[in-house]
Amino acid sequence: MSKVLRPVRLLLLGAPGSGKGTQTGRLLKDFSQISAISSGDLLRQNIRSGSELGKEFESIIQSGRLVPDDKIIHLIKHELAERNWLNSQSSWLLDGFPRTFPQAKALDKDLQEHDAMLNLVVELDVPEEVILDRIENRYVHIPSGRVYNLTFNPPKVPGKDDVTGEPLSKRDDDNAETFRSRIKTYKEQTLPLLEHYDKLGITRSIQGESSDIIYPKLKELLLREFS
Ligand code: G5P
Ligand code: MG
Repeated sequence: MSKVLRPVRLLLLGAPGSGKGTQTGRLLKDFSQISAISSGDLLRQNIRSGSELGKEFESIIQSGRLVPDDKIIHLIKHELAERNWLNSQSSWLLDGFPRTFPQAKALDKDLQEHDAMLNLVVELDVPEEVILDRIENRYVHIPSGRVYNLTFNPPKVPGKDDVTGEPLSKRDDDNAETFRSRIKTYKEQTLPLLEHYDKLGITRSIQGESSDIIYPKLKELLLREFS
């Protein structure tokens, strides 16, 4: 188990399939002080619950577009408050939010008001041809957000989550066509956020063709910056 001495408020940015969920899982195992919110997991949990909001999200996510800013901002704000993260002492990471300028501005404002501005933004920079391959082999455990890949990190028992033994699912948006659209959305709307956070001097980019190459660099970065 590793330890940081200063609070970590980290945003993980990266193309679909670049390994945000995978890196998050590893960080949570290594750093017990850090918690995480994944906007995609939150949306999938909403869909699974059958809520009205979930029904609205389903077709948008399937098409590879982004859900409306006001809806996701509301969801995440609620989650941040519920988890009591809006203070200068909590350590946490965000996977998948913000993804647009309006989302970034809303988050920055909320955090600044509580003296809890992001203090690190990491871009996972993985070549596009490498990630295309990963998506069709992905299985997820929706309640926890744990991700598997039939070749890279298969579940111990086929089709079952390692921790709970519950069934795994395929994501509706994990097909070649939707994936292309998600990549396009990422490049157009999310990648420019790097420049926004770069002005604050808090962005870092970690390159690698595999999560096993990226993770040690990410861990070392956290230990260096926050210990
Ligand atoms: P999500 O759920 O945030 P994406 O598209 O941003 O979805 P995704 O697909 O979840 O990102 P990831 O988390 O970056 O990818 O990657 P991952 O799951 O860890 O890894 C991908 C696969 O590769 C897994 O099977 C993993 O096991 C495997 N893998 C990992 N590393 C390696 C490796 O080194 N080698 C190999 N061979 N395999 C590996 O968002 C979904 C949708 O929700 C909406 C949007 O519609 C979005 O499209 N949404 C939002 N809308 C508006 N605003 C927001 N803020 C939104 N957030 C979500
Ligand atoms: Mg993910």
